[in-house]
Amino acid sequence: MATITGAKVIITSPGRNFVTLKITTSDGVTGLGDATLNGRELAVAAYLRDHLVPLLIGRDPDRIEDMWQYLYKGAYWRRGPVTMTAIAAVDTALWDIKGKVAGMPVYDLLGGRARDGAMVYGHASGGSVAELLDDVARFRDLGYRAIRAQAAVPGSPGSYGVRHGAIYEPAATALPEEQLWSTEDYLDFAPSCLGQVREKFGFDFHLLHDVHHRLTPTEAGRLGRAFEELRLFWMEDPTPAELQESFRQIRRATTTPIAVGEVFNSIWDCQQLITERLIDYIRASVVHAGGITHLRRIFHLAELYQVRTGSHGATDLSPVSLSAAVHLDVTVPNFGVQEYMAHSPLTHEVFRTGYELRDGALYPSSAPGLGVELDEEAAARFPYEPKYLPVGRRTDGSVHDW
Ligand code: GCO
Ligand code: MG
Repeated sequence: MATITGAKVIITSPGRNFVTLKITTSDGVTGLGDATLNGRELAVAAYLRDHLVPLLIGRDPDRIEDMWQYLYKGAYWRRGPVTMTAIAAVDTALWDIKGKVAGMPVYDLLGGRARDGAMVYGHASGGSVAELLDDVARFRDLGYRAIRAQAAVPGSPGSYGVRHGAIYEPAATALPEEQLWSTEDYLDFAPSCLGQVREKFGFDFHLLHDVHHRLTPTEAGRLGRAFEELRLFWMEDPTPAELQESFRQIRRATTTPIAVGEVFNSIWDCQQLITERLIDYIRASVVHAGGITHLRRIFHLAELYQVRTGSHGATDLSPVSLSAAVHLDVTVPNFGVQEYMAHSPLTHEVFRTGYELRDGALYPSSAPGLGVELDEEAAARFPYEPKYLPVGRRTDGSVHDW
């Protein structure tokens, strides 16, 4: 029997921070798992180093489900982003190892492909509607079939999702930036902004929009109704999802499809949303929802209720995560869409990936395992840099959901 002989936590910042776990077995096989939690990276790194690595050494890398149960139930303190991201890193690395040992890509371990590639959505944005329209045109020219559209709300410098420069990185400052937000201005602006996108480009592509947890259920219902004639693919995170009941009210108000779950860590966070069909898309990810083993469980539950998948895939999820996501996406029957923000060339100096973007879809590598390599020498050239996500404030100065 092979055993786990090493587990190393690699922190690197090639353009942005990433935490990666590299597990090595007595047969000399290595596997990678993403452990990046944007703005709280070092908490997961410490959890891994101080509490999980000592438990891994000497264990059987083949027993993935048992390892998951051991780390989850064995902690006694369940769930939470730090714990679940750390467990995800171990789980993902073990799937990578199992694939390499079997000589199979992870999608074959998961039962084989239900489709060749996973349709992705790209992020079009602009400081004004005119800039957004140019950006939508760019994504259409690149062959994207699904496009998320966000624009700066006039008078609200804290609008979510607007790119400054080549890549959107909201965790940009060494201490949190405080951004001003006006719900009233946003609600007046968003329907006409997305309306102009449909007016210019028509309906032959999927249009998505992220509200980023900023509304009440009443406001979200009103916005969803205003979006109905624009036939969105989804309206994402209309309200903070801690209160799962609020989605009942949104549902009663509108038929605009709802997506939620990028901040979820476990199946318990989405159980009510899925089983009551209060959402249409579940956005949980490999890295923040307990790895391939647990996300697959969430996706299977969702399938029973005709809820489709739409995993989070911002650049703070590393190429290891993205690769794992694409392997899982191509296997599940209820796949919807995969978020994709291309990583920077600097990030790819550290992470060598095998997935390919063609015609608006990502195709997984057929190499054994996940098909991602981490160049440790390159990683060492980019030390950790403290970076925080912004904090939102209403125009009266009080804190709002960012
Ligand atoms: C998305 C997300 C991200 C998050 C980011 C936080 O839909 O892609 O909302 O942009 O804000 O991942 O770290
Ligand atoms: Mg989002």
